Amino acid sequence: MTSAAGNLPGLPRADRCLVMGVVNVTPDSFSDGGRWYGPDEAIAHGLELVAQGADIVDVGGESTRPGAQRISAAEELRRVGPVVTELVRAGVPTSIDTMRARVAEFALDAGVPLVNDVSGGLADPDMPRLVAAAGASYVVVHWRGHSRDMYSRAVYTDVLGEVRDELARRVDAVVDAGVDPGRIVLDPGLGFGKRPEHNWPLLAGLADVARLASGTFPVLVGASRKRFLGNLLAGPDGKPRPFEGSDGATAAITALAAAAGAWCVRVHQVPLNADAVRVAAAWHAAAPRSVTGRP
Ligand code: PMM
Repeated sequence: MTSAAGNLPGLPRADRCLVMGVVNVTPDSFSDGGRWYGPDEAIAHGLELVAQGADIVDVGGESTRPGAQRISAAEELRRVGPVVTELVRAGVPTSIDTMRARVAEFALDAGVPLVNDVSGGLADPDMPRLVAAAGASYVVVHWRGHSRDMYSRAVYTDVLGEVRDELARRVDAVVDAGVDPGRIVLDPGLGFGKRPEHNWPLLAGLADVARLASGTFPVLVGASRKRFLGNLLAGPDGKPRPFEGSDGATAAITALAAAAGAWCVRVHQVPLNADAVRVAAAWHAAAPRSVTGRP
């Protein structure tokens, strides 16, 4: 797995692991819901993330926290429309985090080059055809169902093998729908239908997530502020660490994921992670060939 595999049109060159900063235009997202809820705050936050070193800004209007109920497409569009339009106008490489073709279509028309679909095309069957017709890049995330009951599906005997097989089936389906395989990014979907103990083998096996029978794909990792980090860092009383307290752990995962060749990390807090990817790149560049396996 090399990050160079992921040079995608309209996005920065991937000569190191990229940093995707998150703008959740929601009142109820997992770690930052409500903070950037109005369009002006959300746009200002997106620009701030870029100033802090984000390579891409990911804009989403629907919370996917465990137990979340869905909102209407009209409400989702109302939330993200002005934010996407303004960030693209400002020249920010922007991705749209949506499971809905209608919302993705608006963003693609506005000039967004990347659709980040946490359902991997399963939630809205029109999505892969739309992405294909637009010639856009597509993040295919491993997903087993909507957030309201996602833990009922968190049953695995071999989590890495099952996630790879299910991602491979999604890749075949979206390529059949016309998506260019060279524009597909894979994501193991940390926390989506996965309990804390399922996320670690996926992180440790990132290179295997990238390598499918149909090719090797760039990989996006979304560990930032997720509950499994809070659980790892629980205090002596067993209480999970609050979200903001897991930014150091997120940066550690960023460094390890970048060293393992991840194409991009999706994070809420940019500065620490922008530093971490640069450390990993310098480390990689200085490593003897026998360690990196580079030709
Ligand atoms: N996680 C969330 C939202 N979007 N997109 C991708 N590609 N990968 C993820 O892991 C992911 C995502 C949920 O996180 P948040 O609501 O705390 O931002």
